Amino acid sequence: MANGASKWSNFETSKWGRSASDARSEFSLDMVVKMDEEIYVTRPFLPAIGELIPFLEEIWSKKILTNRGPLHERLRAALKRRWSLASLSLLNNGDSALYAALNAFDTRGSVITTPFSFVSTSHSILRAGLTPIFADISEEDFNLSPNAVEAAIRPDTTAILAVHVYGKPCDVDGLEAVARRNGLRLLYDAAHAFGVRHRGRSILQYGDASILSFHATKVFNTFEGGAVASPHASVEECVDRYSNFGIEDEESIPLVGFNGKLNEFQAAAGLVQLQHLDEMIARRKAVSNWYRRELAAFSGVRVPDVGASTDYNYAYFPILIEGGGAGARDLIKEEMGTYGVFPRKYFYPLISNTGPYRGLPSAVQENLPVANAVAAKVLCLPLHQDLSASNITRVMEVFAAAYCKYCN
Ligand code: T4K
Repeated sequence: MANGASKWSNFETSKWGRSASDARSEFSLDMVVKMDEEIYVTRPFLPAIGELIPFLEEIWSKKILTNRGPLHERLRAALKRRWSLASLSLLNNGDSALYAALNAFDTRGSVITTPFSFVSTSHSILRAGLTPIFADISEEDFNLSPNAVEAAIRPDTTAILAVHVYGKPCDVDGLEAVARRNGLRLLYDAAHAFGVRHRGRSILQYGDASILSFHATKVFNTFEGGAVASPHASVEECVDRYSNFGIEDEESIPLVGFNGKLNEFQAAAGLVQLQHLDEMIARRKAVSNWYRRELAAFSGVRVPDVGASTDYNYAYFPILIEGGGAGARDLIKEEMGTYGVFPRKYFYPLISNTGPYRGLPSAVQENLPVANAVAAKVLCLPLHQDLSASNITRVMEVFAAAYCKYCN
């Protein structure tokens, strides 16, 4: 790839602010020079290695590597304190956390869930021996619509598994009302929502329990990791036991659990990350605000909002490509990739359109019109704490040129 400044290197980003038609006439991919540095949808935050050393020395000296050692307990306590939680169990990943939560609440029969998520959400339902029922999402926040959930309830339904997709809160009041009226458990997949606060309290305070992911691609990472959080004190012991083979004590093993433990190295990574969290979120916010300002010039691009009552974590930057014909989103994504900028189609395909789920009655397109429409248009732009001003400018110039090519 040619290295060097593009024709846009002295480009004033304020030009995008003039009008969509001005922006269109100014861009063409011929004017964008390929560069060496690839820009991914995300990159993990890694602290300086030196910050980990004292924790590693502690592990080495105590020789406690796993089975809920001292660093595990320190991370658990720090997160509980931060979010004023009654229960928090740490797990080896978010997928295990979903599976443990469904089992800890002894859910049976069918579970209503969203098709607009990562496959792990529905896989955990199937793996727990339950039937997923898909309900449609709302156009505003792309989360489960409480009305659609209520309409989907069957006699054997015992729970709702909703997702705060991209970390943006669900209609928590609407879902709570549906759950109460129908005697259902309300579980949240909050894999994207680390650090989010809604109406002055942690998003993890809503529902019966929430699960988190600490995967490398998340706002907070322990390389791999996850958690089940709950405002109810009894949940912690139950999830802890379930994710430690079902062992109660040395001589009592009352249930069939699995090994879902987070180890001491992961806990150390988490303790160090936590010290940087606020700064990471602030940096993500600055990138998001920059994109938002520039994208205002593109009339065919919808940038979803986060409500004023939410302190957001800026986990993702989804946009909907509404200009152009069918397939414009895919063409833009492919074109951007050839210039070394890699946005992602989170979450396409819809889970309901993938192999294990296609045959379910609730998976038919007519049942999920909003989710199908959103999945066909969504594109997540690169968003992480290490994007520089020139990276952001680069993303915007490549996006603008591809948009002009396919959406004019
Ligand atoms: N529920 C929901 C709603 C979820 O979104 C997820 C996971 C889960 C449950 C399950 O949680 P975990 O069991 O994973 O803890 C990623 C992640 O693997 C997955 O954790 C995540 N959601 C999902 C939305 O995205 P991919 O296939 O997009 O990952 P990948 O490897 O293509 O990475 C994307 C980009 O990130 C790469 O292009 C470069 C960068 N990257 C990635 C990794 C793994 C790095 O720079 N370093 C890395 O180590 O799935």
